[in-house]
Amino acid sequence: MAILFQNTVFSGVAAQIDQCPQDGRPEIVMSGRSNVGKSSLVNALAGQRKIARISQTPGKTRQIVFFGVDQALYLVDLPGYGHAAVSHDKREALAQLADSYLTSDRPIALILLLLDIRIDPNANDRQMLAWLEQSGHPWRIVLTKTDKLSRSAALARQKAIAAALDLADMSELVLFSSKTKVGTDTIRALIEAAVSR
Ligand SMILES: Nc1nc2c(ncn2[C@@H]2O[C@H](COP(=O)(O)OP(=O)(O)OP(=O)(O)O)[C@@H](O)[C@H]2O)c(=O)[nH]1
Ligand SMILES: [Mg+2]
Repeated sequence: MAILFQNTVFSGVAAQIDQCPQDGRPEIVMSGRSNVGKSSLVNALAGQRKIARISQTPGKTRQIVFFGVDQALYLVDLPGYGHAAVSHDKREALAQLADSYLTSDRPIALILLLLDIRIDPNANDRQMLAWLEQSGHPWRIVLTKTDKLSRSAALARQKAIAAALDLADMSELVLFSSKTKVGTDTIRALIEAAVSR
């Protein structure tokens, strides 16, 4: 099935797991630290500037947000982990919401783990990756904000992050920028393959 990404619509939010859509469409999940660029990736995939809300303030996305694409799948914008600007209790609640989503029996087709290309993965990122590796879900790492580096510096960081995470194949880490849109078509192709499986 060809997914054209020409018709992306806001489909609703879930503050609790039982508020997620019930129609069984495959879900493509954006996960990663707060402020890494999850909502910006949704906008790039949708080809719309602000269907998903982004902000200078970490902790913008405080619920699970669903976007329907071509009536074939959902892009799922998860709350980010580790918001420094969010109270401890709220941070715990958001982490629990994301965890309950990931460990429930949602029809997850692909999980994208976003990492800022300039920042070394932290304990939360490593924990997420370890979970992904044993989850049985297809996953990919997306390195965001590559526009902040030169091409050669970006490639060096791609290699360094792959090594730091013990990933043998550094081409598994997709270079992306919501500013230049580099990597968008690669990620769309990954999504299309994931929902066609
Ligand atoms: N230069 C540049 N800035 C980016 C890129 N992606 C995101 N940003 C900026 O980073 C900030 C955070 O982006 P968001 O998309 O809101 O990040 P998020 O992961 O959804 O954050 P939470 O909702 O808090 O978890 C915003 O100021 C964006 O404009 C990128 O590829 N390049
Ligand atoms: Mg967000």
